[in-house]
Amino acid sequence: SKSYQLVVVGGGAGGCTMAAKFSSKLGKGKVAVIEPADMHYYQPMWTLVGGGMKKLEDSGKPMSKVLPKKADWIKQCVVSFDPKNNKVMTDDGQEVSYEYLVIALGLQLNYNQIKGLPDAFSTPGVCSNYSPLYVKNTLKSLENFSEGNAVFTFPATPVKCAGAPQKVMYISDEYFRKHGKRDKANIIYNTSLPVIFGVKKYADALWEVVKERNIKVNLRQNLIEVKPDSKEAVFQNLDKPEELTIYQYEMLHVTPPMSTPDVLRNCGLLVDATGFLNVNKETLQHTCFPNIFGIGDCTNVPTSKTAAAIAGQCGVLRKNLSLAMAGKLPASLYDGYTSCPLVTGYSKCIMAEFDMNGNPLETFPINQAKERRLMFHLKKDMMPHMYWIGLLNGYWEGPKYLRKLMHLGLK
Ligand code: FAD
Ligand code: UQ1
Repeated sequence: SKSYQLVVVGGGAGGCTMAAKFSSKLGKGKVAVIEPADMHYYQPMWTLVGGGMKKLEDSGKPMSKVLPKKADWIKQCVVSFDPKNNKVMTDDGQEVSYEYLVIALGLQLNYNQIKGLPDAFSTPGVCSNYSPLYVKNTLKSLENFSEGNAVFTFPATPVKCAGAPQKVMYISDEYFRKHGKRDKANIIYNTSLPVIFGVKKYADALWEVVKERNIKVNLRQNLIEVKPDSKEAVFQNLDKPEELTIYQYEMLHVTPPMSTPDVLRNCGLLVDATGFLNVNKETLQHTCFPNIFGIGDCTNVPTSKTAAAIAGQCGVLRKNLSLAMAGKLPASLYDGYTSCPLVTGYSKCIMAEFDMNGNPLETFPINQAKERRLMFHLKKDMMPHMYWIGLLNGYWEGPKYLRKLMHLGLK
C-alpha cells in the first residue's frame, strides 16, 4: 500500500489547484491525486457551449496535461474512506495512506431522480448544460425550435453555479429573437426556489430582465417527470405537494438534482445530515478530523458553489494546511466570496459577486448588477485563461486584492 504526506481526492477545480500548490511546495513524491477521469472540464464554459458560442472540445483538456507533474496521479475512484486510520480505498483494491487529506469530490448529477431521465435526452428538445453528455443538445434544441413552450428548470437541491439554470434561458431568448422565432416561443422558468436568485441586489436586476423580455417565472415548481412521447414535463408544487402541473414542451432544459458523490455521502464520519463534507466554514478544516480539509462544491460551506468560490478558498486552505503541517492551528479565514457571471445574452453579463451572507462583494468600483458587455468579455474571453493558467497552477487566489486596490479611496 502507498503512503503520502498529502492525498488529494478529486482532480477537478479544487483538487487540481491544491495539488499544484502543495506538490510545488513539498516536492516530488509527497502528494498524490486520486482521480478516475480522463478529461478535466472547465465546466463554466458549458453555458457558452449550449448557446453555440464555444465548442465542447474547447472546454476540456486531458487530465494528464492538467494535474501537476510533481504529484503522483492515481487514476482510480475512491470507494471508501477510513478517517480513523488515515487511509482511503480505491476501486482496484489499493489502500492509500496519508498524513493530510484534502477532499475535493465536487457534486454528483442525479438525473435518474427525475422519472423518464436520462433516457429522454435522446429525444427532441430535451437538453442540459450541466453534463458534457447532453450540453450539445441545447444548441440543437434552439436550432430545431419552431413553436411552443421553452421550459427551464431549477431542482430542489443545492446546485453548482446557481445562476446557470437561467443563463441558458436568457441566451435562448436572444437566440429566438435573432432567428425570428421569439414570438412563437413561450419562455417559462420553473424553479424550486422561492426566489429568482439568492442575493437581493441581483434578484432585483433579474426580475427586471425577465419582465422586459416577457419570460414567465413560476416559483416553487419542481420537475419530477419527463414524458418524451407526449412532450410533457410534470412539475410538483413544493408548497402543495399534491398539486401537479403538466407543461407541454418544445424545448426543455433540465438542471438536475445534485448531491455529493455516494462515496462521500455514505461516510457518516465525514458528512453532515445533508451529506456534505462537514468543515469549519471559515478555516475549511474538518470539524472532527484536524488532518482533513475540504474545498469546493462537496463541502457544507454555506456559500454558492462555484469555481470563483474555489479561487476564494484556495488561498485560505493553502495557509491553513501549511500551518497544520507545521503543527500549528489554522489562522486564515474564508469570507465566503463567490461569483456568478449571469450571462444574459450573446454580449451581456451581470457580474454577481457576493459573500456567504448574501452581501455583494464586488471587485470593480461600478454597479455590477447592470448588464455589461465588458463583464461578458471577462467571462467569455478572460476567465478560461484565469482558470487553466492561474487557478489550476496554483497562482490565482481570487480577486480580493484587486477589489481592495480598486476600492482604495472609494469606500
Ligand atoms: P469538480 O470540478 O466537479 O471536480 C470534482 C472531481 O472529483 C471530478 O474531477 C471527478 O471526476 C472527481 N471524482 C468524483 N468522484 C470521485 C471518486 N469517487 N474518486 C475520485 N475522484 C472523484 N463556476 C464559476 O465560478 N463561474 C461560472 O460561470 C460557472 N458556471 C458553471 C456552469 C455550469 C453549466 C456548470 C456545470 C458549472 C459552473 N460553475 C461555474 C461551477 C464550477 O464548475 C464548479 O463549482 C467547480 O468545478 C467545482 O470544483 P470542484 O473541484 O468542487 O468539483
Ligand atoms: C473567478 O475567479 C473564477 O475562477 C477562476 C471564475 O471561474 C470561472 C469566475 O467565473 C469568476 C467570475 C471569478 C472572479 C474573478 C473576477 C475578476 C471577477
